[in-house]
Amino acid sequence: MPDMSIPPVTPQDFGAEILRHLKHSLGKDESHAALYDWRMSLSLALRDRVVDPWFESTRKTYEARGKRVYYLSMEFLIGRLIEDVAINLGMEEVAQAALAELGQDYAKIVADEPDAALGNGGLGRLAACFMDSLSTLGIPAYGYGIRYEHGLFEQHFENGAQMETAETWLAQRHAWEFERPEVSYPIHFGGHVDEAEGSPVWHPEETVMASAYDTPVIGWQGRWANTLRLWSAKPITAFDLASFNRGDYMAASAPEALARTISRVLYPDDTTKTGKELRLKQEYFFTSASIQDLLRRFLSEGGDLAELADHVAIQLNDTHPAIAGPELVRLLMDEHGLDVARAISTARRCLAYTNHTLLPEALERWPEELFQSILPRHHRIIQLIEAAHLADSGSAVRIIEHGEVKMGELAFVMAHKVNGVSALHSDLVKETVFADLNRDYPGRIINQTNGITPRRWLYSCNPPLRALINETIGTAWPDDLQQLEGLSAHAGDAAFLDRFQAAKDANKARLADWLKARDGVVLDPAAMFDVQIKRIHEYKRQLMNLLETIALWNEIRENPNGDWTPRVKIFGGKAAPGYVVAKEIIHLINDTAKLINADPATRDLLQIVYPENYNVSMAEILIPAADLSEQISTAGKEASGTGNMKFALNGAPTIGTLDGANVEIRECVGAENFFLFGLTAAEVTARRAEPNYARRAVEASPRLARVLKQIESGVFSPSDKGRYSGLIQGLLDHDYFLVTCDFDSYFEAQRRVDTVFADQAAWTRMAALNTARVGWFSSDRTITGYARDIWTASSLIASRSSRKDVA
Ligand code: F58
Repeated sequence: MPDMSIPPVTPQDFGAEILRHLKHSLGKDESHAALYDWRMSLSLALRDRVVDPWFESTRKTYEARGKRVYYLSMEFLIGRLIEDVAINLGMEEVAQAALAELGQDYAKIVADEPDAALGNGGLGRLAACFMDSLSTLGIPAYGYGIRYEHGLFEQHFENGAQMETAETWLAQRHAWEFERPEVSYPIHFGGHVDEAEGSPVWHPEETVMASAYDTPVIGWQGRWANTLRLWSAKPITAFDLASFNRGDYMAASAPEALARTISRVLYPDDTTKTGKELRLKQEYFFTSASIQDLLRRFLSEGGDLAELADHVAIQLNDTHPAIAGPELVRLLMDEHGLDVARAISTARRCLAYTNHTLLPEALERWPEELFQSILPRHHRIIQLIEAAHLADSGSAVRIIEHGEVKMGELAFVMAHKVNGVSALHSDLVKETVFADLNRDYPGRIINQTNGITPRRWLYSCNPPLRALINETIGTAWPDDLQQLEGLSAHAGDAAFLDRFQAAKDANKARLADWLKARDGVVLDPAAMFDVQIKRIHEYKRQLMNLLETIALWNEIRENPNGDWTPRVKIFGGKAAPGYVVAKEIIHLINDTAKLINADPATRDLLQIVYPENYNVSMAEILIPAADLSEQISTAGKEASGTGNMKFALNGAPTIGTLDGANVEIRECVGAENFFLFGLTAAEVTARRAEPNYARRAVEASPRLARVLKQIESGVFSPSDKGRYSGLIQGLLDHDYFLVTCDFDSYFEAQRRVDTVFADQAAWTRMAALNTARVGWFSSDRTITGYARDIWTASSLIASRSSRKDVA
């Protein structure tokens, strides 16, 4: 149903809007316009059409005087926006036709847009999917984050090793944002706290300004638009004229350089703890600006602070914004005169915290000394929060302990709800990291299984499958994804399955063309595309995938006339620059690819492909083209996964462990449509307690022992034979992620995959049932759960069923 708020437009009229921007916004004549000019003009013409629904949503929000959701996240991994906006506005065809009439290629323009890569991986991409769903559902919401000047680094391979260079998405103008120089807040750091008339006063040493940039986020069919507000750091005084006049140009721009450092670069480091001080400043910078901004909005509407929690729900995306608790308490006490108990209880009723990891190294802790030197007032407030928590709950869990400020505990204590991101993960959160706090605050921990937006991750990225679904079950599924279940009835229909397979083949051909054009790599589209794309991490076990690849290579060589299923193993992902082992794994994948891809005996049966610089846009090409989805983490380590959902939705069955949301995906698609292997989370824990478990596993598996020996002896690194001896010894000595123990089970599961894949009809049926049965993993369902169980926030647009009545 087209929405009333978007006036229909013809290609001719839209073309005129594009030309108007070309002339008046870009100052270019058609005859001289470059690709960039066309892209900007198209983006601005689309953005124009978002503005009215955006204003309308804001007007309704003010009128309703209801609750606003504030989603605080260090990361929003957005990707490109042209296609996203065009699709949500129902203007994809109009835009294509308008540009065609102007002699321009829409696809080429779309592909010219740089990815907004303001995130590392799943956590950041989840935030972007949530923004899409909040708008689609018509829940008044703001996303708050940092407008990093440089997004996630660009990855290049030099002789197979990862190299990083700075990403420069803002080198060109960013079409989608509105700068708000009038919206800015001072953010203070350092100094000391003293008492004045019995009240503590913070005398900061350093102040920067947080300045707002707004991007409207339009929902499905343009029915609603929320705001993503990103903060950029600016100096309080732009320029030191006295220094300049003395000829000291460096000193003159020092204040600006210092301030800008804070929003300069996204932290790529998800393991080591470097740049601690700057990271803490970034966290406080965007959190304080966001809390000041939401309080200003609330008070400007005449709100009474006693009712703050009826109007404000603040969701903390991991512990990165956990300073929100003490910051809100500080503002309520120091600026608005609430007593400590009321300030804490008011803040807690507003705040909730999402946990995304059980890995101890990823749960933030700050050295107390550092924390106190940067945030002296907050240090005191945390002591007050801790005292209240210990007294009120009888808990023995401290927030500040052994000279560290523990942000997980802080976030937990200051939240009225804490959630994990899959059923298994939430159980483990209760049993492990927060076992004591769970006992002290029963019922506080709940689950909200992650989801993905079907607009980007099916409708937009998979046009052939979109068309088939529309023809088969109608067009109401993009905001009601469980309708996909209607496809199940066609799983026995050979004509439907042929078309399903044809859609997959078209996507595989698109990937092959793209890779050929980009990297000169030639793929066999008839081979199975077996894909593992995600951050490179030991627990995600890209290494196990590679070991299996080498074992398969050995066996093909030994039996070249065997009944082998041709495969292309596709890897994609970046390693944190300081994560040495992850970088070794990347190097080994590339070294192995070089040798295996050149082997004439196996070349037609096995190929390894690792395109550099994996990002959201690459995922949009790889996922629809995948035959098999690799979700092979050590059970108990992947909090949820969201890539797993994207693959299943696009008709790629999973080979995977019982980890994260794999468990729930398997329940939905049926055990017979999922290739399960490996130890369970409980078995992993038990196995780790056994002596020498890795060496014993290797001794029991001649196949694995042989592969490890090959790598260790330099078969894949002939110019530097010892290159991987440390990696392999590490596996034998302390294989914490149980690559060795799960290897045989994984190898065997891959052979089951081969067998089913060889039966084309059986495979396609399995793929189609995956698509049909994963509608529950829409982020619309996830956000509906948060709104119901955590935020008590409502939609301000008519529900889907009542909209139908209207139609
Ligand atoms: C991911 N975490 C989880 N962290 O690993 C994944 O299972 C889950 O599906 C996803 O969150 C969404 O819930 C994740 O992506 C990061 O990238 C952090 C970035 C900042 C430093 C610590 C890791």
